[in-house]
Amino acid sequence: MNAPVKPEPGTAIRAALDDEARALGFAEIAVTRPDAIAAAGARLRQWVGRGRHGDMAWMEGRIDWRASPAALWPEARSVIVLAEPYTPEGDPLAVLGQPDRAGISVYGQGRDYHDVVKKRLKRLGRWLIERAAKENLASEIKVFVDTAPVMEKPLAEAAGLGWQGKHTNLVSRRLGSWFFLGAIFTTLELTPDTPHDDHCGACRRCLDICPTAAFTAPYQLDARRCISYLTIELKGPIPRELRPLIGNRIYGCDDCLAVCPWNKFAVAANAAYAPREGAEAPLLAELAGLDDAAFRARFAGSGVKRTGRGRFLRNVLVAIGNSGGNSGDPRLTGVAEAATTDADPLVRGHAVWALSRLAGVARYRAAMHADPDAFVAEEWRLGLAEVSSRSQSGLPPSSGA
Ligand code: B12
Ligand code: SF4
Ligand code: SF4
Repeated sequence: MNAPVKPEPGTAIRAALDDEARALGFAEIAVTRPDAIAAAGARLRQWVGRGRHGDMAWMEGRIDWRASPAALWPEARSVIVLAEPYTPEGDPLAVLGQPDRAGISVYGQGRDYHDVVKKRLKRLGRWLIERAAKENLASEIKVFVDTAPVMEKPLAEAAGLGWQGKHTNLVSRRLGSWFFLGAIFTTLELTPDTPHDDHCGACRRCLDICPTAAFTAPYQLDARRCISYLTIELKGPIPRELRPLIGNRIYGCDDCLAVCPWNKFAVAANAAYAPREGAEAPLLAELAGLDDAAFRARFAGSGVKRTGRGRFLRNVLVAIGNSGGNSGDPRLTGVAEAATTDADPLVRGHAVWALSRLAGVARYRAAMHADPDAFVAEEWRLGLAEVSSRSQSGLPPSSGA
């Protein structure tokens, strides 16, 4: 009789790892090899070469590491990818119909996922090292979530956690589109999983709903047009032609994720991502009144604080500029006017734009004053031209003057 085949240590650890990951609260876990994403690395170089990363200069730095996990850490033998769901309970797009309120994307409403996922990844990593030691295997790990030069989506796709949908994010038949990714690199040889098929088929809902036409083709995004980039990553002024398309989205955007039909399978969010008080549809007027201390206190522990008050208020003022129309709140004209004297030129410039959208020519002219900042002065000039041409053509401002 043949002796029973002893499983490889990596296989035994792999089974226990899956159980431990789920016990810690991860919804999915999958494993791949560090050399599994060569095609993604080549596409990243092309994407950056075309300038589609905008002013995210950190995407250019360490591009060799980003393109190849094997270059980032040559000793790594396996990449463990984990998914953590943040599925919203209600309709995340409902706020878009309330122009006096702000839309904060679902992932910005709860605790900062960088902190939450990283803590959990570290716990799983420590467990893995101890478990391997029991098999007399020495191991090292490194954990990554978002901020390191690692392409998490292609790695997750290679590991079979889902596929990169036409909106470029990872979609899963078991989780839909609402989940964060985290990765653990390890020197251990773990049994890898097999990649997932693409299940987008003929669907193009995510491409068609995008308010700024940010997709240059299915599976390809020009970040420079994406509202998530414009409201979170972009440091300077938001291009004037894109401001009207942003609506009342002040931090990120959920449109392309929210329409994905695979979300009908999405599972409940981890409790850490429950919306914080005041994060769901806050009033624009209230947010515009935040000074630096109030901004930091209100968004402590949330991803929103990463923009800083200046960029945040910039976004709020764009939303105020877009708040006109029949259901708009006429008091927001006064809010925009008051912000034209803010200490931060980024805020002042966008306040001028908002005022030019809401006020009539008389009120706009009365509010005008010299500004030492060239960008703000230019906004006053361009705004006057628009208010005047609207008045000459008999068009009313978007809301009360
Ligand atoms: C930079 C970045 C952004 C940028 C650029 C987004 C992007 N699509 O690249 C901006 C600021 C716009 C952004 C926005 C968002 N982000 Co972001 N972002 C990242 C980050 C840091 C790097 C992504 C990256 O490497 N981009 C570079 C490009 C080249 O990569 P790519 O999209 O994979 O490009 C592929 C396709 O273009 C495809 N491709 C190219 N040509 C072709 C041709 C064909 C025929 C095919 C089939 C494919 C194909 O191949 C490329 C390589 O895989 C990751 C974290 C990380 N470290 O990975 C988070 C990450 C991708 N973001 C995330 C989230 C949640 C968001 C938002 C939903 C947040 C929000 N609500 O506002 C939006 C979604 C916008 C969108 N539709 O992508 C999550 C996504 C989770 C998931 N389930 O996939 C990540 C993984 C963070 C995390 N740890 O959870 N993000
Ligand atoms: S997040 Fe919004 S703006 Fe960005 S690609 Fe998706 S739908 Fe378009
Ligand atoms: S909305 Fe449709 S095309 Fe877009 S990712 Fe989901 S299934 Fe794919």
